[in-house]
This record gives sequence, structure tokens and C-alpha cells, in this order.
Amino acid sequence: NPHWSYSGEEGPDHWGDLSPDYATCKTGKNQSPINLMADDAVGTTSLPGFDVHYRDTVLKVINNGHTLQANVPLGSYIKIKNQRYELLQYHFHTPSEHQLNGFNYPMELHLVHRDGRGHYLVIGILFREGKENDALQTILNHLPKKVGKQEIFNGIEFNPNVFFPESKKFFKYSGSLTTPPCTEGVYWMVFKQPIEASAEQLEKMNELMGANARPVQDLEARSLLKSWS
Ligand code: BO1
Ligand code: ZN
Repeated sequence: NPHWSYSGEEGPDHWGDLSPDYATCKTGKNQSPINLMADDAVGTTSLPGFDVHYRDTVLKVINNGHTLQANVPLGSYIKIKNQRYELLQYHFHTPSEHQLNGFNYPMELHLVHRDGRGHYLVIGILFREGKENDALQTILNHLPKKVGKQEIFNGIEFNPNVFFPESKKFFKYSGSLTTPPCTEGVYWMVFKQPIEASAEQLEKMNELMGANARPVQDLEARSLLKSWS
């Protein structure tokens, strides 16, 4: 697959031209991320609920050159309307990819799930600067030494459910993968309430990954829903 990046000739403005496989990055009308404008979002209390069934699992971390990612063994999932979305991996972007009311946050976590039919559900959690985040620190204490090579930290039991904010209010819309091939049909849920990490932690994450946020895309004909009104 052709190489892509976050700046210059292989940056987001050019993704769609780097390969026919990436055409959707340019032509798609359901692209992610977007600006989440709370006042413009359609409020509905009838969105389907979700149940988080994540397990404690050994920490497997990889810096794949685009992001710092933890790969999750099968068995952690989210249930929505009797549909099971298996958690495959989670990873980070600095700064945030989604905007909230027109502003970026210093970091965003993506929990990537897939159901039996191959449909993706990605849960986005924004980080703001504040108190130190213990869970993030566990990851920072177990970083892979080499780019491109997964490291397994046996004995480190980790459950990514600790990242969920207190408030379960969320935005929902239909979007895409935020990296090439920018595949659409992705079910996006982004929590309204940011969680906290310290300035030092956010700086360290930015140092590790560099800026790896795709700019916000037009909403086009989509509706943005919010789980409260
Ligand atoms: S994101 O959450 O929108 N930033 C995002 C971007 C790219 C992927 C996932 C989430 N890529 C896909 C790969 C698949 C892989 C899957 C799970 O991630 O295209 O090949 O199985 O790791
Ligand atoms: Zn992502």
C-alpha cells in the first residue's frame, strides 16, 4: 500500500490521489473526523443503549509509525441492540481528530470494534489537560522499544474500560476510517465529556506519535445525533 503521512506531499490533502484504493478519502461524502457542534446536533433520548463488556487483558503495544496502538485479544466487546461489536484495538491521536464546538482537544482515543458482518464501530474519547491519568501512565510505562514491532507485556493486566468518562452522553453519526483507505460505513460514537491527562503525559504522547490528526471533514448531508436533548 502506498505510503501516507500527516504533512507535505503525502499529507491528508493528497491521500485521495496517492492510490485508487484511497479515492474515498477525496470523493467520500461521509468522512471523519467532523466538528461536533452540540447546539446543531439532533437531540434524541431514543438512541440505542450500549453495554461495555471489556476484559482485563495483557498489554500488547505497537508504534506502527502512524499511532501508538494496543492490540486486544478476542473477548472484549460492546453490545448494541443485540449486535456484538468486538474490540480489536485502540490507539491515540494528537491533537484530537474530532472537534467539539469548533475546538480541538490535545488528544483523542479511538476504540476500534467490528461486528460479524464487518461493520466498524469506533468510540472516540477526548482528552483535556488536567490531572495525571493512571491508565495512560500504565501504557506510557510500557512502550515498545522499536517502531513497527509489537511488544507484549505479560503480567500487565489492563482494561480499557477505565478510559470511559463519567457522563455517558455521546454524539453519534455515520462516518469513515480517519486514515487511508478512509472506508465509509463506520458507526461513530464520541463522548461529550473529555477525560483528563497531565500536560507531561500529553506532551510525551505527542512526542511519540507526532501530529497525527486528520483535519475535520464536511458534514455534507449527514445528521449528527446526540444522546441527550
Ligand atoms: S480510526 O479509528 O478511524 N482512526 C481507524 C483508522 C484505520 C483503521 C481503523 C481505525 N484501520 C483498520 C484496518 C483494518 C484493521 C482494523 C483494525 O483497522 O484497515 O485492516 O483490521 O485494526
Ligand atoms: Zn483513530
